[in-house]
Amino acid sequence: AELGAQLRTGLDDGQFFLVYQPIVELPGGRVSSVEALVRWRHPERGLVNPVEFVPVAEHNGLIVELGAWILRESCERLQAWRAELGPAAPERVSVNVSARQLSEPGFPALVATVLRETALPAACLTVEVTETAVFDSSTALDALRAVKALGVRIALDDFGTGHSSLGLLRTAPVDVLKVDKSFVDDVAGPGEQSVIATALIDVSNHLGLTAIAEGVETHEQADALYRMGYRYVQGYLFGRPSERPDFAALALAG
Ligand code: G
Ligand code: G
Ligand code: MN
Ligand code: NA
Repeated sequence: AELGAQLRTGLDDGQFFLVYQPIVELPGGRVSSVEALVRWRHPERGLVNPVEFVPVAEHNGLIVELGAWILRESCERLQAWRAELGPAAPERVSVNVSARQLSEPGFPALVATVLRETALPAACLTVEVTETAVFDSSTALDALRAVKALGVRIALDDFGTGHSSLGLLRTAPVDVLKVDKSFVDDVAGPGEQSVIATALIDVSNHLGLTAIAEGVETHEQADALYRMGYRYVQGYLFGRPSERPDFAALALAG
């Protein structure tokens, strides 16, 4: 069978699971939140990456059901950590939401229902959307406004790789700017290569947004970002996505 049909079976048979990557605060490396990332343990193919199956699920519409499962699972997971770890638990979980999911009429109601049923405070949830998903879509923007009105944070993911409208940052209901890895890669290099990362932290600060630098892999990058004014970072340097991140060990190592 093709991947699209196998997604259905995968959902029914519980083949999907979530891994969580820490987002840490500088200096010190305290884990502030975690980003939930979906994985598929396929019976024949082994681990399938979301880059392969999320577009297929978007295309055949299964992303709506898969996305609802991801949202609920993430909120339940954070509630469990809060109960188990108390103040050592991350403050928030960040969940990726695709364009199709966001444009589904029931999306804001789904978020409200999941928060109620898991008893997770709205302030503990961030919804990550790409600029492409919200650009030019009044349906998506309305949905984001409704979700934000619940008290949920909205993050613009992979910023700088899509239309990159700075106007969108000013007018869209956005709280967090996730600066794409491509602008972080060269941040410790000479001069001009770090000019975008510098510009984006300045824009974030002026607009009252929280900036998160993505894909930080070296201490040199983390140092350069900190000097620019970045206080939140994410990347392999601080932790790979894992089913059960060790929050305490990470805080000490940072
Ligand atoms: O985790 P990884 O780097 O392999 O993710 C690859 C891509 O899949 C990224 O663009 C990421 O945003 C997307 N992705 C990962 N998890 C989810 C998810 O739960 N929902 C959606 N819509 N996209 C996801
Ligand atoms: O598109 P989005 O930002 O949601 O996807 C995040 C993706 O980036 C995930 O697939 C995650 O595994 C990956 N990722 C996270 N940190 C790093 C990093 O430091 N280096 C690289 N190469 N990929 C990373
Ligand atoms: Mn993301
Ligand atoms: Na991203």
